[in-house]
Amino acid sequence: MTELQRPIYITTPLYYVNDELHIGHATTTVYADTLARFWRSCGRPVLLLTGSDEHGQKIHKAATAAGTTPRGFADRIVGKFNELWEKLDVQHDIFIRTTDPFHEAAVQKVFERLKAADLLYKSAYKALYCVECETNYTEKDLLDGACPVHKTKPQVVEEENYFFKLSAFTEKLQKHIESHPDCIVPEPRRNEILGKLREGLNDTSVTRVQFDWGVPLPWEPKHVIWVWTDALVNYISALGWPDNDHFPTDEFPGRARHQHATPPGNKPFEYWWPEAVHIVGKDILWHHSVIWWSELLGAGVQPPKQVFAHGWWQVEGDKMSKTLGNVIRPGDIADKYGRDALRYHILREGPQRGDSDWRHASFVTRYNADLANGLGNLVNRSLNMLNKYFDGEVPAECKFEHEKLEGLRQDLIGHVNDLSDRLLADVRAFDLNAALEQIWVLVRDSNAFVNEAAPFKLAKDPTRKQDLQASMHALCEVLHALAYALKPFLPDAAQRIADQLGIDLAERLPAALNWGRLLPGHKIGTPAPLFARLDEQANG
Ligand code: ME8
Repeated sequence: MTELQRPIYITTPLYYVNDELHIGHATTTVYADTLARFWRSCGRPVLLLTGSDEHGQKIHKAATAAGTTPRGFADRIVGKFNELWEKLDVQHDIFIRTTDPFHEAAVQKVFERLKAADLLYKSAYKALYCVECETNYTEKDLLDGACPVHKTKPQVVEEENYFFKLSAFTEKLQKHIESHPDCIVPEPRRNEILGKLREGLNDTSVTRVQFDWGVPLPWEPKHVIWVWTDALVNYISALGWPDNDHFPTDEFPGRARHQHATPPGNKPFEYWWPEAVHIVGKDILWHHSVIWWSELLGAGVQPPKQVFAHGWWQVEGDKMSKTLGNVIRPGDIADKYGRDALRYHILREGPQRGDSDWRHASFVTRYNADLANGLGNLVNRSLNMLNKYFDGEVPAECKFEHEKLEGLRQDLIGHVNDLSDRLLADVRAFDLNAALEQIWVLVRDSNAFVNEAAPFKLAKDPTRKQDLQASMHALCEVLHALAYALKPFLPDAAQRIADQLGIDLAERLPAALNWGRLLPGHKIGTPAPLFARLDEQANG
């Protein structure tokens, strides 16, 4: 099977329902949605999953504080998740909730398998637990006695609980990671996990008794299963594991956006799982590699193909926190500037590799430079000139008489014809910023081409008719390529360019992204500005 025929299953984390989503959550989801859209536009079978993590102490605490039940609380917040994904046009195929009964049943099955494999034992438990992370720490992990992520003092927990023999997996995981170089990307994150594995793994408590908002252990229901070993199972329970039942639409009424044809052989788990890719933030890479893969191996399931862990946003140089009042709400940004502007900033300035700083000034600068003056201006002036000089009809391709301009035209042709290969390489490497930079080199070169060829001057000179035709044909081809190239990244802008150019974006990449796709005489639609320039102060 070629790469484009192999089904790919892309997941976001299941976000906790203790609070509304912020720019960090939107970032992970936009990365995942962009990858999914890219592969879909290549005709590759894609399944995109997101959802909500609803069990555990953190949710219980938030619900109690709000004077409601965890379930009622979760329903309300899940409604808000869905509103946000709707607003940002995130095209997930499945929205799973960890309170879905089929999910709870799958978690219990995993635990039965772990028990059968002799990987669980009961022991007294004294640990330091950070409720915000829903994770145990040792004294050594803490920074000045506080959780390294949340900087809060962990709870001291003393109970008799079930332990999972995580220590049995140190070598297995080392071998797995060493023999699958791309299973954790980018490379520094993989080294981080290998480094921790060299210290050896400790067994970990995976049930709780002083607390009941969770999945009960099947053979001893006073124990509820640790929220992480519960939530992670979603990635396979959503596929109908272990029996391939309930996939996908029956159990996701109103929550499956795309009606998926049942995969060949009616085996969704076998179909989607081999190329499962988890997109997560660096804070939960440990859970998504070490904990999850051990849990899977213990239950007799192969680990997913890949985990991509991105960095974190800060805001104007500070940690983003409610206390500091600097939380960036993605819905507000989308309302004010448009969802493509939000996506663009996330994809260009976001923490795909290291950490990033959300700065309003750079948001405004990038918006004006790249979207309004760069892309918007190119599209608008090209189409207006086409209306003016060719009555809105794409002229036949011809060469420039002017040698230097013909050289520039050849450069544009080369760039357009190489673009799909370059985008594929960047998307494979999870470098969406680099992919957009490839597109923006074309935008900038094309604007420079307009300035150099100056069709508005050529139009005044009857001896330069051929050069005018060559320049306008070239610009139409560039816009055609840009609409296709931008489709996964800025879907609204791509659609608007396509509408204005009079095309429908129905063809697939990589074939659609080539020079010479427009027929002479093709009639364009009505030009309209794509992005209004922001006049606000960069710090406004
Ligand atoms: O961890 N910058 O859920 P969660 C970038 N329920 N990304 C950020 C961020 C920031 N400042 N803050 C959060 C959980 N994120 C579990 C997951 S999966 C089976 C269970 C993003 O609501 C990032 O993706 O705390 C991080 O991994 C995720 O939000 C954590 O979301």
